[in-house]
Amino acid sequence: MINKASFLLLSALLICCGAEDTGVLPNQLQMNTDNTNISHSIDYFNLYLTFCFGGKQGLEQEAEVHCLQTCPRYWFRYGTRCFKFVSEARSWAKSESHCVAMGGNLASVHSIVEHSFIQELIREHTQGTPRTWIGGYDAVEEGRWLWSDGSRFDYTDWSPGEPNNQYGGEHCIEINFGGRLLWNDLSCKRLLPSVCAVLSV
Ligand SMILES: [Ca+2]
Ligand SMILES: [Ca+2]
Repeated sequence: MINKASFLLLSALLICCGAEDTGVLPNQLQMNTDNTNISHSIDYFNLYLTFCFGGKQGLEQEAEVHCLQTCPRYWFRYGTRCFKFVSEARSWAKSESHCVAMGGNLASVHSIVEHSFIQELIREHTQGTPRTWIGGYDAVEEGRWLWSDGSRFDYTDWSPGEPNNQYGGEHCIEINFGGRLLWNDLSCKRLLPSVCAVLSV
């Protein structure tokens, strides 16, 4: 007998990704079907469905293309990239190296919707809002912010008063800082969890 959760998941395949035609399920949805915690599955389902359609502000015209792209297992897609929360606390440089070893970089952020996606990803994994590394740095030249993946630095969401390069030694960007959970420049030596991103295929 099919229950409500199964129905929703099945509907996701038919409506969101046309999976009945390809026979290929997005990996993140496959993970959902393995999850025996139904309420958590629904959370992942809602997360997936939202992001499948390009975020809460909607990019429906691109949804079908994105839905046919896939991510490695335990990575979550937004747009043309797949994101993974890494819970182990490392320095920024070691976090970046860990991402590179998996074929990506620390995540760059280019819109408020991407920012919200990454925060939701962290929240889903931790049930909280831990301070977390992303891929921004100004270690090469003070005040000239770059992304480790080489993309354009075209969006910021700094916490009030940041970046302040405190004590002249803050050159890496963390998110979930302060009461508003925004960005802060921090010493790259600090040990934090991180978010990696790779291009989806
Ligand atoms: Ca700095
Ligand atoms: Ca700072």
